[in-house]
Amino acid sequence: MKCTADGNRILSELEKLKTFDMSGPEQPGTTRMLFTDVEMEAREYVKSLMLEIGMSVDEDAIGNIYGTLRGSDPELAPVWSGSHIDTVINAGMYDGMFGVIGAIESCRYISENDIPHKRSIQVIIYSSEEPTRFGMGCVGSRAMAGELPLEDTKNVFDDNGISLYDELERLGFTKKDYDKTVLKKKGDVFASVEMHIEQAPVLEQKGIPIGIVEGICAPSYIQVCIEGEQKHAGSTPMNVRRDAMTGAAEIILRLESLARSYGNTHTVATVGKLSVFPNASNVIPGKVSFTIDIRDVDESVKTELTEKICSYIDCICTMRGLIGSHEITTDDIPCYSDPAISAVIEETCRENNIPYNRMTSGAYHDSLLISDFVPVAMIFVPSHNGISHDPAEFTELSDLVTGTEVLCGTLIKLSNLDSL
Ligand code: HGY
Ligand code: MN
Ligand code: MN
Repeated sequence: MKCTADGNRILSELEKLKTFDMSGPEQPGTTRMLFTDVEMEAREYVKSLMLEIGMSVDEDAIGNIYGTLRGSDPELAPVWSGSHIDTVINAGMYDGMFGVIGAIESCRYISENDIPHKRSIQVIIYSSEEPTRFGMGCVGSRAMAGELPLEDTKNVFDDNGISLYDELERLGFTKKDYDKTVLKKKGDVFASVEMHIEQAPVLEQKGIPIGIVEGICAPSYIQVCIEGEQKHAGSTPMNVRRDAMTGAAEIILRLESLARSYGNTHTVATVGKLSVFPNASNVIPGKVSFTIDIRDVDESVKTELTEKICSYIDCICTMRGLIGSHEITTDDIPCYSDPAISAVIEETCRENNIPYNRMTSGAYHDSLLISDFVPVAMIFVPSHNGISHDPAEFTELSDLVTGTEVLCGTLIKLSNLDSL
């Protein structure tokens, strides 16, 4: 099956999405957080693209968007594709967005060419894959998997103390039946293929345009708070200080050395978000809060590293006379792609003489969470220099086209299968 994708249209749609940006003109890149005005405008834009193709569009009670290209036998469990349109701060224009635009382009090709497909094909735009606003990744897909009951959204807050529930209520989503519209169970969906930029340099270094993802690393997030004694920076001798910042610094460096000690690509740890109180140059910090982000494709290693750093926090705080707290707020399970779906992607590549590389995703994706109820696989396209979560994120137009054409061929095959 040889599909054709319009690269210029894909690019112009990505460029348009990029304009829905809540960061000022002086800020590099794009910032688009869940349920902000610009994200709501971006939602309307992607909905309009799907409506133009003749897809029906719906939204569930946590804001996941479902665009449906109806199949000849709509009673059958649908095939899913899609990704997210929310971003990290100062993001590029491909992370998530390309998976959505590429899936829409695939549906456009199928619809315009009347390609027969028994199963409906649904393009899913998941609410808030990034933890940017609410500190929780994969909000929409997590809710689908039953890991975020509506009641719990009352205890998920942004940095301004607004809860996710407040936002759902403000935007009218609470008028929808949460369990009925959000929750999914095994059998509801036949198969899911998410297309995404690689966000690492492997494909580009190998000169290969397609990645077939075999495993997806999962995150653990640990919220850490270190309390010491706020004092004058000039009149407090070094030997009597209880400095929350230097305690935090020791912990962060220890986290780095622990993660390095495993010596493998997918055991990684980061502290990217930190706040200091009172955050003044001549005051010894009394309180430092930060988030630890640990990843691995091996759950036992992720658990071990998490346990090690938590006990180190306790030890350092005792030694330094600090008060330390740590709460694991996310502890996801790594997942493996469904071999049968990956085989369909592989077959599509082979019949079009497209080289591919089987690989692991260091980043997590909504596919990780929905793998609870649907067999998943992912298609990667190269990221220039492996750059992502940065305005310099870039993928060659030819790679956008190749990825979309492989996705399209895969969706057509899957939507005509009786079983995997
Ligand atoms: O952090 C991640 O892996 C994803 O980009 N949210
Ligand atoms: Mn991301
Ligand atoms: Mn992403």
